Amino acid sequence: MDTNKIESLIVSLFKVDGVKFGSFTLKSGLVSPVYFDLRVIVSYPEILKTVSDLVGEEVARHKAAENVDLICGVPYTALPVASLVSVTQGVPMVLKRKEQKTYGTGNLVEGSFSPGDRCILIEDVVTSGGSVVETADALRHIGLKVDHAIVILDRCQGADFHLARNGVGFTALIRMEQLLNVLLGKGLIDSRQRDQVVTFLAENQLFDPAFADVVSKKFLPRVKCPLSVKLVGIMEKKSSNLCLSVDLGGWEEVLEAVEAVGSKVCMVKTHVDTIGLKGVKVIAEFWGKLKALSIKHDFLIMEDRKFGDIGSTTLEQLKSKPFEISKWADLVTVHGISGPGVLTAIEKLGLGDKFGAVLIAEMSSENNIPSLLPEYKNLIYKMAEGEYSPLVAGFVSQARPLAGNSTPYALQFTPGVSLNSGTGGDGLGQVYNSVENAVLLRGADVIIVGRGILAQPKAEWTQVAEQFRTRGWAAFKERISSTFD
Ligand code: S5P
Repeated sequence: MDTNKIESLIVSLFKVDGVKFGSFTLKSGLVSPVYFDLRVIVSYPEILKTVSDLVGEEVARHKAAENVDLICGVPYTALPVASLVSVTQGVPMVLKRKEQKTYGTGNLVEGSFSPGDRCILIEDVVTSGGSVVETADALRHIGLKVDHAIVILDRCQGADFHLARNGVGFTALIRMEQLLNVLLGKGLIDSRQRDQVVTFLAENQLFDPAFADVVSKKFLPRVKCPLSVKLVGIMEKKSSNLCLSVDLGGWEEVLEAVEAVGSKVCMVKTHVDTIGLKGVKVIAEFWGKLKALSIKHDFLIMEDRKFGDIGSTTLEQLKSKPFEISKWADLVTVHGISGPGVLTAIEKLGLGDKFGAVLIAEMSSENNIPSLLPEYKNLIYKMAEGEYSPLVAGFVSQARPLAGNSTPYALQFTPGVSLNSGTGGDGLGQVYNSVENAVLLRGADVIIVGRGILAQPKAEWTQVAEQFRTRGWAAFKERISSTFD
């Protein structure tokens, strides 16, 4: 890469406010001393040309090595760059939508391609690399090969680690350190500003490689259900073990809450029959939108219908209109009271590792029957082992089973969680525990929170969810590190 061109690009970006120094609250809530807004480059044709020439040179290298068939810009900022590169390098482009259309062809990816085509991604700025991975996943889903991304600027907060784990190599035109050195060298920032950014980066690495090592080498090998493995991947990526229980009266409000809190959670749990959905069309519109939000924010959906009938009835309930739960949920809660037939029903759906069950082992409410019958609980825990373990993501419970180290590890989903340290109730039997109690003492992997977030004023939903996320994740890391090390 031409260092002079890169240096003058850094200076140009600084001059047009594509790079700013000060105090900026990021989408994640973090306060950063530096901010990048590369959207501005569309207003400066010379800068846009320099950027696309530099990205184009990288694409040309891949073209010469015959390992690129297509390129795809990560929406939206990189789209004009990708278009220019496509034209100048003669490499066709595909367009990935941010949200899936719910009308017409419903395509998430537009353009012509063949399965197995190799597609290089183009992105403006990476922090965690989450959008790149999300785009890579969507393209892989339709049969494309994605193993490389070209990025204009790397904030150096862990995207290299995250992308590598997800099978995406990457080239960054500009890395943070180089940017700081060039701007300092030209006298455009002072050393205090540089040091502030260096400290911020040291304190705000998004991935902890030591923890990731424990997860990939010791924790995940014991997890037998592919959907759980996927969920743990999302948890790590988003540093979140929070599931939002989106129990609100109206479906529009449900979507509003999911939009507000989606970036903080690894899962959203619904009670689809309680949110005022009327008619098959409205229901399909609702789940189409919920599904689109799950792709946008990267979370799984669990419908908390607590199926409990014999297998054949459960199978019909899962498939039938109006709710057609098996079409849109990743997981459903089920009681084991009727025996393993309920799991056979899920197997019969034929959705493979796209759909699974979470068994209700015990409830959070006062004097719930399983908590009075330890033998019942143990039988349910046993159902998550053996032949059904790939289908069972885990159990809803207030405690882990006593089990040896050789058994498969089923995730524990624990509701009845609040921010307060004392326990309390809702007057209808619900019992609450603090986040730390639920995770550290009771063994929760995922905390399920409804009213702890949604009973707050709307304007506070995101920020309260952030408190649950940080506390839940810190406790989860602590427990997993000590249990599996
Ligand atoms: O034992 C249980 C199992 C579940 S799934 N106790 C529960 O409270 N739940 C669900 O978790 C319950 O149906 C509700 O949707 C959520 C808890 O909501 P909160 O508002 O009390 O946090």
